[in-house]
Amino acid sequence: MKQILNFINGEFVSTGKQFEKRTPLDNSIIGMVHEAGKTEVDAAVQAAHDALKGPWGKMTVVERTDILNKVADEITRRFDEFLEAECADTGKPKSLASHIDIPRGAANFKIFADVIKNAPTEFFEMATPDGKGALNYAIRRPVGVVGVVCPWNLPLLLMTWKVGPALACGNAVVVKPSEETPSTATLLGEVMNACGVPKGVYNVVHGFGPNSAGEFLTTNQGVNAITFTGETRTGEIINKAAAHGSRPVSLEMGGKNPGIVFADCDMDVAIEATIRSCFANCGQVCLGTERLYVERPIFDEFVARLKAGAEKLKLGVPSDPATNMGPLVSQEHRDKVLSYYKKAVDEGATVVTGGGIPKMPGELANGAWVQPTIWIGLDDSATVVREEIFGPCTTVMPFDSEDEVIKRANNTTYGLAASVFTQNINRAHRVAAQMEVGLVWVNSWFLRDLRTPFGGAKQSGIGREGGVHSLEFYTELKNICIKL
Ligand code: NAD
Ligand code: 6OD
Repeated sequence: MKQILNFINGEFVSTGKQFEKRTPLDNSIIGMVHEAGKTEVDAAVQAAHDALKGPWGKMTVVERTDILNKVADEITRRFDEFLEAECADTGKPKSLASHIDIPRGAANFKIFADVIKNAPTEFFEMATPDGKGALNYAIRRPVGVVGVVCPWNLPLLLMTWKVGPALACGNAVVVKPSEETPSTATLLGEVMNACGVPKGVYNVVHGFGPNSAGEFLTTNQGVNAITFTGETRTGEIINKAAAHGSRPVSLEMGGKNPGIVFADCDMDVAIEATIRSCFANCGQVCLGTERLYVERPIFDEFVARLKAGAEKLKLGVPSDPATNMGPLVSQEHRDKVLSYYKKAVDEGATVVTGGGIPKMPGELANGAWVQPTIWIGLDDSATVVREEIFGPCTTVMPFDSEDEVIKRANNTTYGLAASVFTQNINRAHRVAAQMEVGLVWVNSWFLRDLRTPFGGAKQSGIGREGGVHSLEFYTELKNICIKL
């Protein structure tokens, strides 16, 4: 049986307490994960501090970023191992992970190596009463040891999205992957060693949240900053933990993202993007669309075409190139998603397609499969229109005017993303500017330039990462004033 170990101070560390890792494909056990206790978490934080005092802390930006470029190349060289591990942990199709998760896992190291090398800081020349003047300039220094707490939906991508910039800025990290997806973070430990990343710079501790590695890490006062991706409720707990010791946090949290489809859209474009935004990764993308507002004249046609697209999705094993939808991440998550499927019907939804568990052959019948699902006949007060489900499902609702749809789309405590479909350029700008979210796509979805700000408004997040915005979180800016 595969043993999934912690990675502390450059070494793989077993513990006396293990938990099962089951694949959601058929619920079979694929590994035993060694849970880190407080002792291991404390050791990882200490190793990270030691690394900052060692060679890592003394490297030039060029030396450091050369190593990170090697890390990216090594992930690419071991692409198939990362792909296997990610697909086994999550059940996601290889066609998706080979296109999104693993290449982005590598790109996150390269892009932030470039960002830090090219980021200027400020300079101000100042007049003084004696006429001699003073010069002010800012320099960036690492914040120190960064705790990185990760979710399970895009495990390598979302972990390296934090670790890439953190290391590029000269920090050391202790990563707590989701208990559901421990494998690729562990594999990355091998890559770090192979590429000459000094011991203690990258550490991984496995376990759960409360009273386990997550809590031990976020409450450890040796952790200088915490970056988190996951549910809003968890983010609030982490925010409280970070308040003790006044440590900075970056929180990327849940969403209930609207898609707005105007009658003047290019229907082919809107349908293609919406099928992805509702069903990609089995609906387990924080940016996914779980509420669709479609202008009344095209409502019936849109629903019919969305239904046809959903019914064409092929559920299957990751290795089948025809597969474009896997299972949900776990039985537990499926129970949650199915409870929303039931609630939608209880509250009066018409099920356009899906709504239950698909028939899967052989052992796959034990997996966490669920049907892609579309509802109509609900209004904005329905539970499935208000709460984040994180499954392959969406409610489609008609609207009659631009003002009305903007109000309805913004009527939520979340504020992560929105997508707008229209061919009217003025309307595109007007509506996008009024969305109370961190990201708006017009006529597309999940088109990512890693230099752009990423993060959520309202209860979807605190802070922005991406490009130079990541530097704001992973470095301390220090002003130096020289009196001439
Ligand atoms: P989660 O909040 O349940 O878990 C995330 C991580 O936090 C896990 O590693 C978990 O073990 C840890 N954790 C849980 N309780 C903790 C505690 N008390 N202290 C410290 N750590 C704790 O989220 P999830 O179910 O893994 O991921 C799905 C959620 O993540 C969805 O809500 C989704 O919208 C959100 N998400 C947001 C973004 C974004 O960029 N905004 C991206 C991906 C996922
Ligand atoms: O693309 C990214 O950088 C990113 N953070 C995506 C988040 C997806 C959420 O599930």
